[in-house]
Amino acid sequence: PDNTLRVLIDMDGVLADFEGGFLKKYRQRYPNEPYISLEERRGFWVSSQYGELREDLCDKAVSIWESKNFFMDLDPLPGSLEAVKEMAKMKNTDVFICTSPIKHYKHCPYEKYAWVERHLGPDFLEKVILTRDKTVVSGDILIDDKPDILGVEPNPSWEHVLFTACHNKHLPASTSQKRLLSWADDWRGILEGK
Ligand code: BVP
Repeated sequence: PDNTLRVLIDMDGVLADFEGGFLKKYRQRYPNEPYISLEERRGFWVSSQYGELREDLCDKAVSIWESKNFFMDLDPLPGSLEAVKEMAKMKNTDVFICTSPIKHYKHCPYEKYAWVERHLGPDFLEKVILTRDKTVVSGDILIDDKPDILGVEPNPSWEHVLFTACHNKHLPASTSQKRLLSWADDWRGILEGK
């Protein structure tokens, strides 16, 4: 019997600070436009909330993450690199980074690989899964900040652990869904519970 636990870890909002990187570059590029502070963020889609603020701000938001070096320049979230490196060294544990690239493919897929190589080392390139549909990827646990992870497979093999982010921290505590509040939270306990 294979007792190896397979953990899938999302990148944006879990390993890399997408929200912080977005807000910094948006304010630099559009200093005279309104913005949404991280405290005021609601809903997974940054573009939707900016579009609700003012119609034209949706395209302005999109222009930020479609720009060269947006994904490359994202800072690692606190404790994320240490946690993933430690997890990957654990016995009976396989770790994969499972991330959805944007459809504007000029920079994003390249920069996601380059980010992993820079921050986690070239051996981790073996562990990168780029997919727009995480439900077809098999695993025991998926650690992801997106509340609803849907795709063609109605019954994914993984259990979704919701990683807390500015946009999801106000959502009511679900009885079924586990949460990881940050990388300082007890991720080892969640793995042991599987
Ligand atoms: O590549 C990221 C950014 C992009 O969606 C992907 C989410 O990947 P996962 O975290 O699910 O792996 N993205 C796109 C938009 C709007 C597009 Br229009 C957005 O508002 N937020 C966002 O993260």
